[in-house]
Amino acid sequence: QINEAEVVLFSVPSYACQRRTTLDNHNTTLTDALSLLAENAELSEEDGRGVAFRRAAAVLKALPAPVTAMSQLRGLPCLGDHSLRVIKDILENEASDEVESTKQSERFKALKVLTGIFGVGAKTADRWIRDGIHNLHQLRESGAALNRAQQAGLEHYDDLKQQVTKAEADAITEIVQEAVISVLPGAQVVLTGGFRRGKQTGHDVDFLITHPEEGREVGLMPKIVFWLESKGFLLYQKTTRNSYLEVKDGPGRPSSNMDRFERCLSIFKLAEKEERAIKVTENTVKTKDSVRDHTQSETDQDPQSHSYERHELTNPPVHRRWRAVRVDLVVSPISQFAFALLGWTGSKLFERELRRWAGHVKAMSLSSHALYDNKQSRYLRAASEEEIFAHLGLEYIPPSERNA
Ligand code: 8DG
Ligand code: MN
Ligand code: MN
Repeated sequence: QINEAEVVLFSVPSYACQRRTTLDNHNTTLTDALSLLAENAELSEEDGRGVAFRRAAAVLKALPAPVTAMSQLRGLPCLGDHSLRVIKDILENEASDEVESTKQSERFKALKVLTGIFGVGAKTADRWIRDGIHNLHQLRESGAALNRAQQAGLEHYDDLKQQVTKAEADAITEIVQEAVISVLPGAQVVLTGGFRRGKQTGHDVDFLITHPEEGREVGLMPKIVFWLESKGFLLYQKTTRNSYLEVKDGPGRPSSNMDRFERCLSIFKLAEKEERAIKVTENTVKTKDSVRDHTQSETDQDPQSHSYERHELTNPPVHRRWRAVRVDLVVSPISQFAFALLGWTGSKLFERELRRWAGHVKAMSLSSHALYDNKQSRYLRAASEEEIFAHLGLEYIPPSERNA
């Protein structure tokens, strides 16, 4: 019998956009398990199930303390039978059989590896798996037709699989800033995505670009791309108009300047930082000196690493001096900037919940371009994220608390 007075009861509002979700997650074991099931559902193109697991994980991310007993979860939103069963298994047995068997399953492993290639989605991966392709080696041998994105993705697979650090994001920010200022003085660059939410690592670096004078951003993306390309910063890029444009009518249709909304999915060639290269040399010198001082240890040294160090002193380092990093660039006219900023800051679930709140609770349509009030039949203008939250009748949630 649990003493009710000693059990911490949690209370959480229904929509993730009503909650303050920091990166400080007290239930990582549970949220990792639910996120894995969400990922598996998404990779199996069962989006409904995927969202259900994402919502359940997001509720646990918002809790102020670790869950220790099922009774604490009473009355919490978004926890369906399936998610509750997984949570119960983990609380009672330290692991969920379903999660463990999913992790081990050949299909899940193959889907993860193949969709881990930039440009490869769940549909393509599924088709390849049905053709007997389960890994990169089999893909390379298969002669499967790859588009330009997938070729680049396969070529830079190891680099792109590695998380981008904040320091690398900052280095790329400097490059993008220089590119933008060079082709359009006065234009502004904002880091969005996970790094704006305060994450220390990410799978890519996201930027939103605008100019304070409406219209000056027209034609900006091709100029930025040309500048970056001419300086050798791009390993791959594909610039597209936002697909939102293709919606010719409907209530979400914004004003005519929509066709200026462009984005560029790219792979940057990021040079190793100068300081880091110098440090490597200093360390090498030190190692060499200490080796000379203690002749005894010279024989203990791995001869190969020793000769490698010696080689590095006289010649340029033999290791590669750059790495590939995924970068997303988006250009927005200033009139839509607040919506674009809110839409590209994430998290993905936070965004989804904002749109669900807008539609279901406020009878409004929210996109990265605009907010439409279905009852008043008009667009609601906003110059800041704060104004958008106010239009939606929500308390303002800063980026660092949108980590749902
Ligand atoms: P990570 O890279 O650190 O792993 O996480 P993230 O920065 O949160 O994820 P992301 O995949 O880079 O996405 C960042 C935001 O961009 C996210 O809120 C969703 C948004 N976003 C896309 N694609 C599109 C799109 O096609 N249209 C719009 N409007 N937003 C998009 O990723
Ligand atoms: Mn990102
Ligand atoms: Mn991105």
